[in-house]
Amino acid sequence: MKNYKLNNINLSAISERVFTPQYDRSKVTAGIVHVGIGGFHRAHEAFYTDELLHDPTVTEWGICGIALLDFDTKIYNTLKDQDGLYTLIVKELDGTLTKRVIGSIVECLYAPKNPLKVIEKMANPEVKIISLTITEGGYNYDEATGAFNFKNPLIQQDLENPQAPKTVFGYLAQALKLRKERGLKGCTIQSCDNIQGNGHFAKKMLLSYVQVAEPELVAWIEANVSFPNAMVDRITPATSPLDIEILKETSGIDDAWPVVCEPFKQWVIEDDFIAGRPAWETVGAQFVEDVVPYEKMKLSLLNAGHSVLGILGALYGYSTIDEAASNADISSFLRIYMGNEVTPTLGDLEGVNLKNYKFSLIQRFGNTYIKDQIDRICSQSSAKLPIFVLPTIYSQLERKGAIDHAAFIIAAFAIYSVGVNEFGTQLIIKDVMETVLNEKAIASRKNPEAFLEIESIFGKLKNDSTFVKAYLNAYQNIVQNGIEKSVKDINSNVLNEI
Ligand code: CS2
Repeated sequence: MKNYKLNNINLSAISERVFTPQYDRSKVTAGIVHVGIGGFHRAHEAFYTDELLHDPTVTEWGICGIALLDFDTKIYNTLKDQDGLYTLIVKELDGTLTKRVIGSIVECLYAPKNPLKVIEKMANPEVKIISLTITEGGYNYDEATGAFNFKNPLIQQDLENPQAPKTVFGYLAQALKLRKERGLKGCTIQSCDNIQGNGHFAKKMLLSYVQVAEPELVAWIEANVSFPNAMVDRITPATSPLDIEILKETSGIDDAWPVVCEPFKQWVIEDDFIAGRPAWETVGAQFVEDVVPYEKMKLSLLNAGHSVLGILGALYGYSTIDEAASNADISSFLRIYMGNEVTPTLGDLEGVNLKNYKFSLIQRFGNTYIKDQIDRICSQSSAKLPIFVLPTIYSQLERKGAIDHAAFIIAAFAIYSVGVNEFGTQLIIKDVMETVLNEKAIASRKNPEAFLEIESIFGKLKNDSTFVKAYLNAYQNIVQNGIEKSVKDINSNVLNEI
């Protein structure tokens, strides 16, 4: 089979083999600027938008992707080289691959080289939405103080050099300032990250920054920019070299960075778009008045479930999520955690069948074709656990509910952070707090409470005697009896009920 490099010129030849955009991309303008063009955005918002662009009346909702960091150089070069095109490979539950070329990213900009161009683009009146996938850590929040972290040197540099920002906050502040100065309309800033109340949180963080950087802009933002909350969902593992090879072999498409994902997708959004929005509801997104319950459910069941499988899985020596999910003891642990500790904190979720949701998660985690990497799931856990697991702990402590499994997760994370499991396998810790995590994890061997002293992750949790007792029990149990026996122990005598 002849191989075609993925780009505009080869698109019609490629369309003989896989589904390609059936719309004229040259007519599509960018009404959306998106910061963070990693796998998740390309499997989710860009996919929904590609579906939508198949409606011939829709031409104003293309995406301009922004590569914000030096780290994004590779994806920028790839997309530029491929005219913004990439292949989305859905790994179905029966192992078949559904491939499709996505065309919704019609422009790409590289911020480190040309920051002013990015600021101008964000201020362009054609742009109605600036959406973000900047990861949980990208919001620059300090769990210890509950405030925006002005100590971050990049934030300091943005305050000193507003015309050459490095952080998303520096860019947004300057772009909104231009809109205000030019008498233009505001826009929507749409967070697509896994954070409870992500829109409101983005607003709070941005306003904290603007209060210091451009104080006279605060009132204008309050009046002219909206920040809808949203729940986003689609499991998107890192693309492996094998995925690239298989695409080439099975379809003759030479794509330097395809995206692989699961078949499931969900997007629940608050309908609060001050400058208008695409009709994403026509392609499967749900617009609701209050997204908070959906977010809470997803973060504390799916994302926390991932962390459970990731951290325990690493201690057992597994490397993919489905391996951990197929271990009977880890699976019981997860069911008990979801059923006994998370579910009581969720209250009544109108219109959602929680039991079905939890069953579907077990199925999704077990998809053996996804091969989601435990390394990916455990990466940046210092930013994830405060969002995915700690709210469950606080809520259960308040209502005097069970916390043993949650405390076990934190103890397992302390042991994981040593960087090697009990079988001698090195664990790859990818975390901005790696050094502190490792230091405290090692100190915890003598005094396990040392780990809880990391205030920027655990806040004041170390002062709660009920939690500390459960944590110490779990820690000692793992150290003395090994991970496998301690997981069996903690599960014993508890109903395995989701
Ligand atoms: C994962 C998420 O990063 C993580 O730890 O839980 O990336 C998860 O796969 C997505 O949120 C799924 O929607």
